[in-house]
Amino acid sequence: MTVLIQGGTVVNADRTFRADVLCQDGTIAAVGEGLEVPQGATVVDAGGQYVMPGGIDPHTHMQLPFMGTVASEDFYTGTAAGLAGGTTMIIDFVIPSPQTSILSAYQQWREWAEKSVADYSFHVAITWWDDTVHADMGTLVNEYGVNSFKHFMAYKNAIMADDEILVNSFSRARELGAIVTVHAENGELVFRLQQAMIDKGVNGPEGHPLSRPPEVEGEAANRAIRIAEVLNVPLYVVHNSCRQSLEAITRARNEGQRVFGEVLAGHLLVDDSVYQHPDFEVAAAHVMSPPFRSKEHQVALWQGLQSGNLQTTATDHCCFCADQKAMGKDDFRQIPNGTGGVENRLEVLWHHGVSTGKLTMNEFVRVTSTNTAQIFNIYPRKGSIAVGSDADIVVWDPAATKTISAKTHHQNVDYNIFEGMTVTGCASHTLSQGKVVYKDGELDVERGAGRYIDRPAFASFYDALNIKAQRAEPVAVAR
Ligand code: URQ
Ligand code: ZN
Ligand code: ZN
Repeated sequence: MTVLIQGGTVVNADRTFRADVLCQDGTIAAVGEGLEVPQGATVVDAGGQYVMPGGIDPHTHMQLPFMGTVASEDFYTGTAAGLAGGTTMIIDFVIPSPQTSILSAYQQWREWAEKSVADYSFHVAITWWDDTVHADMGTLVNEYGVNSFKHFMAYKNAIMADDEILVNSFSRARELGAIVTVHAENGELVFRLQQAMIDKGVNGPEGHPLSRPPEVEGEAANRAIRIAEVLNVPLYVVHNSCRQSLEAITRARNEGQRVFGEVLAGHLLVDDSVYQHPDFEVAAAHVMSPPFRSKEHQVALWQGLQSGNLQTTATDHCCFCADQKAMGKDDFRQIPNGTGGVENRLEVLWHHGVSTGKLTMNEFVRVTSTNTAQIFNIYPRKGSIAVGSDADIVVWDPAATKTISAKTHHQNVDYNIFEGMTVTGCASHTLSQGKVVYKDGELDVERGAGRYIDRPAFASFYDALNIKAQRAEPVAVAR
């Protein structure tokens, strides 16, 4: 399949320039002005549009078994929805039940993901610990291309990782040259505050944010950061929702610690007023953790992106329909946690980020694609418009306008947290592996075309060079 994207302006994380892009056999074969049209090639007219690396969403949960049900979006519908919004790769999560083999869980998720229509990879969650987990982490890194391990510090009596698990797993990840990631909420405090809400008779969705205040997230973020500091392992904090966790990350980064922060499109744009909605269905549709916060936190999170203290954006796409959310009708603790967004991340960030001047187009590419590719070690295969890179490309029409709605989205869920939002700027074409899979509102995808993407470990390189992660010594200031 040969496709020539003609007349566009290429936007990479580092620069913007006029160029045609030739895609052949799934990769980018040429980038330059006035390229010849090869015999039989498909031509995409990108005049007046931007040609950018396809979005990479580092945080999704397709068909996740969770809280007594299964997320409504599966790997087929979810990756297709992503392509409709310009996201060409997801990094999802293998979440083993405690006391079960993490290798078997990995195999199960690999099976589920075979129906994907776009490329995917997996973080693997460490939800318990013994010698087999220690050994299996090594197998996953050395044989299965896993270089990131997730830890849920929330969800007590389910998948919560206590400090013993964190310390064991962080140490093992360091040995293996992997990065560790955390869902940072203090699960003990959440458990206690949830009970307090129920005891007070607050059992509706409004109890959800009240039982997970920002301080609960700030404590866990800081604790994970300090443990990673002592064990000298790189840390990635997922879905930062508040000023408190951002402050913890900023302090660590200012002191030279290798810490990265992710923010969800939802946390940047949806506030906690949703939990006051009189209709249970609307309030419950927004129950996710950490919860949506007050507007002051959104200001801080945008500043975090602008300052570079937050490096990636994601969606935590984990969908549950109204009938599933109703499991918590009488007790908010039973409402399956999760919301969608994989289709809308790029367009809402463009409209509220680039068009408002908060982010340059290059920063937009950095936080929607390139930083994720670099942090998880798949750059420049992913995250760049360059010869040799995968031809995962979004052709972006800055003048196109759309109104987001569950009535028209491709996501397999009956609610959209951006419902009614009108955005200017969206994907006109998406290419996956050099094939036009989305064009002017129509998907043309192939079930199973998505590939599992190996992500190599890191520290083997540094160890080989015997480089210890040095932090700058405090500079003596002349009095
Ligand atoms: O915690 C997560 O990231 C998963 C279980 C999705 N649900 C959520 O509320 N964020
Ligand atoms: Zn989480
Ligand atoms: Zn998640």
